[in-house]
Amino acid sequence: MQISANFDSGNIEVIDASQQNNIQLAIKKDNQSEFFQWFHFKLHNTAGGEHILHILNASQSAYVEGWDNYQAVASYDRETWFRVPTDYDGEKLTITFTPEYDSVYFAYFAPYSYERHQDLLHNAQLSIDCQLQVLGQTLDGRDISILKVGEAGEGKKVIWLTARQHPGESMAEWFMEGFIERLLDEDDGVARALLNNAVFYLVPNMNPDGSVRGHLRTNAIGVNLNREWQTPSLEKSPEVYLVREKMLATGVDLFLDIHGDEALPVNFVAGSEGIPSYDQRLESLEKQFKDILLKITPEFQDSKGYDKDEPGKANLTVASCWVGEQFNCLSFTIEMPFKDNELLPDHSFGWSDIRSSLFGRDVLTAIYHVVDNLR
Ligand code: GEM
Ligand code: ZN
Repeated sequence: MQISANFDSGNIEVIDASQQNNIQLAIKKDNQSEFFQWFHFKLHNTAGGEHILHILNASQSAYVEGWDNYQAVASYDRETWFRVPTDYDGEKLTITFTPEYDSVYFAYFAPYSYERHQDLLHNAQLSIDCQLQVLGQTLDGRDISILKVGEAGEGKKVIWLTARQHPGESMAEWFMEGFIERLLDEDDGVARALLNNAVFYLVPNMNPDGSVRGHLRTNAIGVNLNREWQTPSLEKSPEVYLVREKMLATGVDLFLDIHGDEALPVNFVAGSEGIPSYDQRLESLEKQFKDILLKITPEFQDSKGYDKDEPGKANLTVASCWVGEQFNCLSFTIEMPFKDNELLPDHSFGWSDIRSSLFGRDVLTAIYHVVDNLR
């Protein structure tokens, strides 16, 4: 039996794999960081039968509450990722599984590969409405790519989406795949009407280095990009620095920053109620957006979420807070679960790549319903 993680977004350390009913593993920390929780590895099984895999350092991971009622995902073909029996005893996370085929992958959530990221960008550029722009390079030398969809113009709103600042939150890029596919669909009336009223700047992956490295939360040098928005630098956070410069050039009328949440088994948003400029206009816009999204899909809810920021106490190093304040615009962090949507549980797949993509399509409809009110 062999276990490996030497591939795109791979992360596992093998402590002892000599006994298939007591395989001892550990998740590696992000480079130059204390954060870890993302795992993705392959088991090549030789003898068949039940395998018991223990992730021994689960209790020191970034968000231990993420392991409660959590089920790992597995795949034979790297396309379909299904949930497998998983238990957390407060110390180690244990996966118990009997493979049906020779080789099986395990991961924290359905991975979104760098190759698929390149396919997403280069398929999108084929659309007459879409420009693929490269703002610069990351610290590992990868492109910082954005898609401009539609044309700016008098009276047109400027809408920005960023995703996967936290690379282990791969559901964020699945969300963007669904969002982009619908926005570029020439037969889709919502998309076509939106492009008459708005231009979109989309960053499907803010952190390609961290994604490929198998990080949970940081870039190549252990920097949490979602704490860099007030004073980014080319030396530490070129991903944020270059996207933020582009935002300052284009302006922003609506911003959505797409994330995943380890603990809460729901989809939710975090708003900008704590920014200094928060007022009745922004409060009303936030309510409009949430009310319409509640009507569009039962996959969204607004009862559970992060604690609200006190007035004026928002952390302006966080993307949605800094952008909301800088541009006095509607600005949300959108969170999807690593576990499942407890309101519509799927015991075979949990929250998934497909549901993330469909949620991205639904958010486009919500934007359609608020776009005229953004200013
Ligand atoms: C969170 S977002 C932080 C809270 N945001 C707002 N607007 N109150 C983070 O970066 O800690 C997103 C995440 O980690 O997924
Ligand atoms: Zn995040």
